[in-house]
Amino acid sequence: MKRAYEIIGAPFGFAANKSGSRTAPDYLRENGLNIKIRQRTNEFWGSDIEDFGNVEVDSQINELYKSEKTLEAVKLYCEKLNDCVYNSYVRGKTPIIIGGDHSISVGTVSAASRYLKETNSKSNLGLIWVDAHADLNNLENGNIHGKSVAISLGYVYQDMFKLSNLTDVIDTKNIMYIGIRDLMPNEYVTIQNKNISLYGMDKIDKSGIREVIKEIVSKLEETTDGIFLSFDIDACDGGVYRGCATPEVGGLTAREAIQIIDYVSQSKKFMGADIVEYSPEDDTNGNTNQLVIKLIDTLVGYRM
Ligand code: 6HN
Ligand code: MN
Ligand code: MN
Ligand code: MN
Repeated sequence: MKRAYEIIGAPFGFAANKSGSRTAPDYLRENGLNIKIRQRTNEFWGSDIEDFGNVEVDSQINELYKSEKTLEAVKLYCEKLNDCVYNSYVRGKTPIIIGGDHSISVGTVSAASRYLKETNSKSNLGLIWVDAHADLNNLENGNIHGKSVAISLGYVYQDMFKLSNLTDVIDTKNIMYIGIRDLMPNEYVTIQNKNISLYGMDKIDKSGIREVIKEIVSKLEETTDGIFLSFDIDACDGGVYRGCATPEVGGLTAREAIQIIDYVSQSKKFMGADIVEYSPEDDTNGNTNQLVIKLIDTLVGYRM
């Protein structure tokens, strides 16, 4: 499908246990993701691609983090990112956001939801969350990148977020988890109680990734107005792809990851994606760098 993609860097890494993902957008631009080269071949592959640049972590956000107000830093950053991604939609683009840690999805998912609300008078966003983790922790303590979905649902930190447009932006019935294999007890309870769709690695083993992703996309195409993809690189096998804060063995192969992205991005309802948690400094063998480039190229339809 012909689209006008816009790459947006989100170099925010304060909400993880390690901050390596902060360097990912610039590192990728210099190591493999040469957008100028991709622009030169647009005519062959059919889609337009532009580099918006980064939504920077400004001095105010840095100060909040230094004075141990990480949650305030996440909120301020995600408000900035929400505006940027929302404006990308207004300009008719399909935004591809490169994190940063997974807390940045609080900004991206809310922006997709905000745009749907504006154009359809209601927001009925479908969210495909590819991750080893559910990021649904509703406890006040712990790393904030493990709570992005909980914040988007309004299940944690309501005092901080309730007046922003970052929370209460998605319905549990429109969330589809893929690749999950490391749940916290409270996350497991929420998934059970709310009956959230979960396609774990066991399901992928049994049915194959093609069946899984077909089923997910056809459900969301029927029941939602737009599909946003949030792809945490730790969904991929942590034994091979070490370049992230929390590698987990036993995850997706490169081909499985590519198939997910290829299939989702061809849906008429596809609204964009974020690719998060890539940490160049933890990528000791360079495998994760190559994988991330391949995933971004698959997203934008670049085939070289
Ligand atoms: N991520 N559930 C674990 C925690 O510490 O809360 C892991 C979270 C990982 C978050 O990878 O985006
Ligand atoms: Mn995650
Ligand atoms: Mn994860
Ligand atoms: Mn773990």
